[in-house]
Amino acid sequence: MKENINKEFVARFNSEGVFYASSGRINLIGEHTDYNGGFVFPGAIDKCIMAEIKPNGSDKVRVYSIDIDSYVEFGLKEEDAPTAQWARYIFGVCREIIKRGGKVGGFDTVFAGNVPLGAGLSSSAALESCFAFALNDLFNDNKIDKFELAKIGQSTEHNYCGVNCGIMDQFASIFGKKNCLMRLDCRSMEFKYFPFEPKGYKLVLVDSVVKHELVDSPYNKRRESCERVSKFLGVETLRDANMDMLMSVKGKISDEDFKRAKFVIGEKQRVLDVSFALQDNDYATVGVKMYETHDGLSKDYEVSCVELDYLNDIAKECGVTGSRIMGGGFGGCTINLVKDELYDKFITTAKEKFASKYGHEPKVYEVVISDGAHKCE
Ligand code: GAF
Repeated sequence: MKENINKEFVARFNSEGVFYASSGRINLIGEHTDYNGGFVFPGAIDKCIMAEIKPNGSDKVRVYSIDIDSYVEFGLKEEDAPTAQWARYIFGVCREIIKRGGKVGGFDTVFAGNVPLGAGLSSSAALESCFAFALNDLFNDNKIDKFELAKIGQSTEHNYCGVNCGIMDQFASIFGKKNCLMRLDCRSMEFKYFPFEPKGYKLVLVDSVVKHELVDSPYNKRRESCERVSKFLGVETLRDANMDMLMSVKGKISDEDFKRAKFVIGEKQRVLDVSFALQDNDYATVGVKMYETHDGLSKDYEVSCVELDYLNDIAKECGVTGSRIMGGGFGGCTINLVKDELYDKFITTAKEKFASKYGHEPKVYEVVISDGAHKCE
């Protein structure tokens, strides 16, 4: 990837720049909890966005995406926003740095990536984090702290891409550490690294390669449901609510909002249960919680789809320790905790059964937990 990027950079800009990269992420458990002030348990993976970047002394950004084979130029003022969606991620990062009083000058860049798109592995956060990290290094002497870099990516989603996401993806992409998952408290932003090398198990993603484009921005709608319930309960976020409080308003809020909140409140506890289980190397409990999360995401939060439910059923039938839909939902992949000796059987069965039902095989990615945003040597 690096060689390809460099070849293209030299050909286009007749010089060379500095390389930066940032990763996609997995999340062991804690879904749709980040924007509810709850806990998440992500880690960065060995699939990243990489960019070669060189300041060009002008007030223009010139950017080429190898994967989309598309070139865009834009200025750095609010009115210079590009129309191409992929370029808005980079423009947004520039603007969010500038809005916070940071510096960004014109630069030339070529980038590429190997984070599968639409798989729920956060290719967009990887792109934002790569540029936030790089522009901090190139124009701001690394004075912007890492939490602020993550928030710059998140604000880019909110203000330039129309997704009111939480902080998990950008946090994971910036803070990721080799062989470690991270438990983040999204209210206090305190976090802890958990070494994660489960002996006798593999962590594998099974990608349905399905992306359901649902109208009316369903992700934002889920968030609105949660905010309505919090308001009704008189708490800041659902982090401050419990099942008794929710039961006391049953019938006074819509059934749909009730189900959404029920999932989030249950998920908060599941992340804590998994943290304790991990400290005891109790992967059986981790697995049980993963299946519970899938159930909740499918029936109460309603962000799964038939293809992902089917992959989850196959995992259960094969005796896989834990399996669930991962990420925002509406397509993408399942994350599976599989005993070494079951791995081949599970993958073969999943491919065969899925293909015979849906006409195409799912893609399979073994997960390697890796470092997050960095300057490349
Ligand atoms: C998406 C969002 F970007 C995250 O903030 C998070 O809410 C996730 O969906 C669901 O857990 O990836």
